[in-house]
Amino acid sequence: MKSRAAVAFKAGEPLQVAEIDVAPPQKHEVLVKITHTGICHTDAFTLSGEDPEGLFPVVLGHEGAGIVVEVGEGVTSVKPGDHVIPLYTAECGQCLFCKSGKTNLCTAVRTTQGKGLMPDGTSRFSYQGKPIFHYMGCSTFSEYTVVAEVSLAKINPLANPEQVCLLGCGVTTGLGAVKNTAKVQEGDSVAVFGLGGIGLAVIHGAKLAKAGRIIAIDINPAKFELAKYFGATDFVNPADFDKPIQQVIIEMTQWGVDHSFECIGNVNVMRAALECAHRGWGQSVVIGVAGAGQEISTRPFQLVTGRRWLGSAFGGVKGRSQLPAMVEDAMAGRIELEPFVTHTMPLTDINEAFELMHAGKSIRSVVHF
Ligand code: NAD
Ligand code: AHE
Ligand code: ZN
Repeated sequence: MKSRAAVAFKAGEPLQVAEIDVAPPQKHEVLVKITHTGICHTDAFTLSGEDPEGLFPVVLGHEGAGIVVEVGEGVTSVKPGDHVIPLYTAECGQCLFCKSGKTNLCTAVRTTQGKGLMPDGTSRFSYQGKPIFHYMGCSTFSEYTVVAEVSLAKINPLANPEQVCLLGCGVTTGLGAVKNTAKVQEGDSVAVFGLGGIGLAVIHGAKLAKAGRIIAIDINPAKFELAKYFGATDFVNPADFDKPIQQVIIEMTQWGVDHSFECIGNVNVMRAALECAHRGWGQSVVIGVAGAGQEISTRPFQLVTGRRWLGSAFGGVKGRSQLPAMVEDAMAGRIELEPFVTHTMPLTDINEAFELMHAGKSIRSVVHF
């Protein structure tokens, strides 16, 4: 079938809206009509060419919501008409990782997903007869996409797709990192580096966890207003200081914070976030995705003296079993999504969403088809 899609033909170039061909879903695959998709910084990161897994031409997008159109052979968990959120972290329930009870990092489709292909090693997308790669198992920048059955969360059909698409990545990642990875407790102090969709969701989660002090840090002070709305208590612009930002945070808190979160993808800030964690027990969660070849470093003494360095993918959330309840939480107002959606636009204007992100003017742009 034909589908309108925003195709990334080359790294570093704007997306091109084109009509692509989408092949039918194969065994254990599902054809989904995407109605809405958010744009996450990871899409921009891959488009920039900095992602070691980045392949071109590709249909990017991994923060979507849609409706099942057709199912392939053997699909039992969804049927045409079901409302779904595609998952870049699948949940098969069968693999070593799913069964461990320790992680959400299912391996069922991860190898082929990283190669931009469906689990059988081929692509369902083509343009003028040439194959186009899939992205993160989702490719939500196409009106019609094919995903593995294990990569779909079935959600309440009454949920607002313009908002719950953000549970496909950004908001779930931030909320989950607080709850599942850091396990923030009442009264704990928190520092959040980077106040985009992820950082604001961390603040939202920290407030829900009844954290005490929540320090919001960004080089763009325009981000502080929403950070305050979500519950941040202190606001720090590193540009206002001529000393390392970890020193600033330690001076504000005496010994550092109980939890810090890096929501930027900057390895120098990852170090600062670790080093502003409390002596003896402070922990720092890396959420940001850093470019190819970059590495983190610190003095081992920072760990010897009790700080812990953690990381979080999709907030540790198991998509098929846990995302439907988060959608219910959003519908009931326990999770707020509306303030994250700062811009909406049709597919034809998708490049504007990337421009707004790079200019620091948006939190989430949501594209509708
Ligand atoms: P974003 O671009 O919307 O927000 C990033 C924020 O960081 C901006 O407000 C920017 O002003 C701020 N910033 C940049 N440099 C800074 C610095 N030196 N000090 C302080 N603030 C600085 O991005 P986003 O969509 O919120 O994503 C954030 C990061 O999280 C990206 O690296 C993205 O790839 C990653 N991510 C990871 C996961 C995961 O599962 N681990 C999920 C989603 C996104
Ligand atoms: N492709 C990159 C890694 C990118 C990465 O870390 N992705 C996060 C999700 S970012 C969502 O916006 C993730 O979940 N990682 C775990 C996984 O299995 O991909 C690289 O460095 O190769
Ligand atoms: Zn994302």
